[in-house]
Amino acid sequence: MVLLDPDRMSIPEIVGLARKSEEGGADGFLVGSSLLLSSRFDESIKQIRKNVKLSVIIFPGNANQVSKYADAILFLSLISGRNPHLLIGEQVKAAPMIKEFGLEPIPTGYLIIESGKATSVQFMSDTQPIPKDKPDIAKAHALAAEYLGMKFVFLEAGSGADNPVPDLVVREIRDFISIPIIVGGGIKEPEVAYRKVKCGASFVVIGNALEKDDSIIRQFADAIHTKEKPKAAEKTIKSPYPVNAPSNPEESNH
Ligand code: 1GP
Repeated sequence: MVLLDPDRMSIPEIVGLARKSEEGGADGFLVGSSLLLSSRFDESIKQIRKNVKLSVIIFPGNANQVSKYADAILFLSLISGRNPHLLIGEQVKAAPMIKEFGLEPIPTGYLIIESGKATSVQFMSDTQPIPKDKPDIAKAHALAAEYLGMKFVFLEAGSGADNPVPDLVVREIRDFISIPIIVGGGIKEPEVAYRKVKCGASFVVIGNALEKDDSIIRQFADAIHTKEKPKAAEKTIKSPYPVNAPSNPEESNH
């Protein structure tokens, strides 16, 4: 999934990236921002929708990010935090609008995982991320999301994060819950995306890396659409990429 942030791109740029992503093998689009400064949100979604066939799903930072032009919306609850506004407050504000617009709500448990320096989503949500070396805490949160009836768990390192969600965290959650996992934040290379899928991610979200270089969309798509199925207890990942070792030394302890 390609993250399109209306704050970081003009409408022609966002439409251009959406078209290239579709041609390059993307599966869909997430549109949103943890802090929306521009007034282009609605028009951006309208234009993306007009120019691509893939689904356009809102990835909202708050209840103001609802648009009738989208196909669906991640109905997020930030369950790794204890900020009542993001656990239930914004959802109550957004729900009637979602109904009125006929958007499909996708109930999703949103977990922020520590990733190096503070990210926008951490700051704006006023919450503590789950420590990256405490997979048990992440597992308990993910299971709670499943038991609350959520359809997905989104493991978020934060846009532009120094480090993505560690492989170990993805794998341990995969082995512990039954609902699909979305992983995003700080995934800069196709081989890193490949590893997240091998560890059990059903969807990988890429934003910054494609804004910087849209010529690697196909490589990301090929890496993510690996035919090999992740094995539940797999401990070694045989990567088809030349660099087999984790590119991030912080991830090398698993
Ligand atoms: C952020 O997961 C997304 O919410 C994407 O992050 O921009 O770092 O790829 P990046």
